[in-house]
Amino acid sequence: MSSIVTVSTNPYEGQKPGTSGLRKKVKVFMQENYTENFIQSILDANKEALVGSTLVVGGDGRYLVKEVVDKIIKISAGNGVAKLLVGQNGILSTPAVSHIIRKYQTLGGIVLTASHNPGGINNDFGIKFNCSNGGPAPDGTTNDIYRLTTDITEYKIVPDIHCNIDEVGVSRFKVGEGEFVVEVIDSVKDYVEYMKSIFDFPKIKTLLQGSELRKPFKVLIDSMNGVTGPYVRRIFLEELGASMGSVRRVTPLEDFGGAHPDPNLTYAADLVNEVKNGDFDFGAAFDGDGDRNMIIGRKAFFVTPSDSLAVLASQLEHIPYFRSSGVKGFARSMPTAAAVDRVAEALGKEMFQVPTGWKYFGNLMDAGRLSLCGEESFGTGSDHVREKDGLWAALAWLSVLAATGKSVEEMLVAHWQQYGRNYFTRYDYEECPSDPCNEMMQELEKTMTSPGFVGSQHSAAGKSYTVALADNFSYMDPVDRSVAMKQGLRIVFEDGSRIVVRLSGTGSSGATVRLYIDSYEAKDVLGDAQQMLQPLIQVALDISKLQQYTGRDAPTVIT
Ligand code: VG1
Ligand code: CO
Repeated sequence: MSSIVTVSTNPYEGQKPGTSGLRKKVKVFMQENYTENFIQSILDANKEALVGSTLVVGGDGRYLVKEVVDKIIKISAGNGVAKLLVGQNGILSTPAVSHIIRKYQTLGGIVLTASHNPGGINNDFGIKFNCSNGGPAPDGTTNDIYRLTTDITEYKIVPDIHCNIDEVGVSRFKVGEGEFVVEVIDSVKDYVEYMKSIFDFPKIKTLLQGSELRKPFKVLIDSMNGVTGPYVRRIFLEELGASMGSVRRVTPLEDFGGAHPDPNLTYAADLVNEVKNGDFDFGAAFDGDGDRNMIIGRKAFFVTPSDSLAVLASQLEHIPYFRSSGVKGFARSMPTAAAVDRVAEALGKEMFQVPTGWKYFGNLMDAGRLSLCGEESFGTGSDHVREKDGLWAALAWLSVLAATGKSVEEMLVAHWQQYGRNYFTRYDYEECPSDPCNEMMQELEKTMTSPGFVGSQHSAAGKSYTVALADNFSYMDPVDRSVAMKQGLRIVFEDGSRIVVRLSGTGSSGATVRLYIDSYEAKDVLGDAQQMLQPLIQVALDISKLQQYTGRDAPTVIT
């Protein structure tokens, strides 16, 4: 029998979850009791339902995941949790955690990831709590967790539980009078079974392997050394019969091989080049924890996430899941371009615009009002889980391509011809000094809310824009009426063009400024986005004085 030990501790400052969990440098999490404090606070925030409960635990395989799983096991045992479902080797993708919470109806789950942030001892780690609906904890819960971290005095732990998480199986421990169970589960099995029930795998297999009517459709799937590796191997190699040459970087590495596991044109440039120079029909990449996706077509034709969402919204009848569950509404985060809004209107579906962060979609899904949603930051997903889902998005695209027989580029061009095109770009200025960035946001908000700003004209490169609306976006959840304030500065012009500026909530040091630009063209749909948006970008840089405040004359990443 093992006994519970109460350890006294002192609060750490700054354990405030951001857009998606608490993300800090690994060395911050390695400080004495830092991680223990946060785990205890997560459990305390769930106090009412904790005793006798089951939780899911897993992460993206980055440095420190296994050590933290071990801490979660010991602290959960100390706090009356009855059972943990732990991914083998600590591996579970973020969408897989969401699915497992829902499938086994657990109290929630703890996800160990800093998502697209680099890993390794000198980089980032993260901890996120997901609730019983499988979704990231809403603001109310993360505020509770944060408050608890500020006055924590002790945590409870069972130090002599030793559990091997490398092998699938059940371990039982006697703790005090009760029993504590750790079940190590296959990291991919439940998720893969679920995907097979959502999509028509034989149809996708025929697409990839070719038939009398059509030559094989060549794909290149890049896991960026992140958590999706084992999922991609099981789905693409074993289930869909693709060859080894169809996948790359499919072994999760603690430091992602030194790569920045963020599927965009800058950090997934390898994949883009390989598809550009090879004869691939389709390329996809996923981030460290498997919830983001990037989709490209032949010759690396790039699909912006905003367009990806809109195209999928218009083609859901090709996916068996939606044929049986029906299509409810659509949603996007505020900075995401409004392409999907036009599809919603054409199909007569409800359309929602929420703040940045997947947690804001959950209530709408739970209320049966939302089927498909996305963010411009390479996030796409549906109500099959409560997280965005990278592999799901790739399979959704392949289903659509199999059914329509079109190429990726043909799909996009046809879509733009029907609906017009929302040109979109995002500029990221990563890890700038914090103080000047905060000052920039304050000054910009002051400018935007000063009398005369609405109605003022701004010109660059021969184009003029008149301000129609300027605000700091706020959102009231239509289901529980909770309000999220100050979610991004937004300037909308009379022709519908838009500038959005916000500070990232996922970085671990300094400030990352995100500038989002979009504008709609009904007819001129085949232009180059950077060129089309150049005047508006110039206006945005002028109004915000971004270069002056950040000291950067160019962004770190352009999407
Ligand atoms: C970023 C994205 C946001 C996304 C969040 C979590 O947040 O902009 O759309 O939901 O990351 O994604 P921020 O606050 O840095 O802009 V992930 O894949 O990092 O969990
Ligand atoms: Co992620």
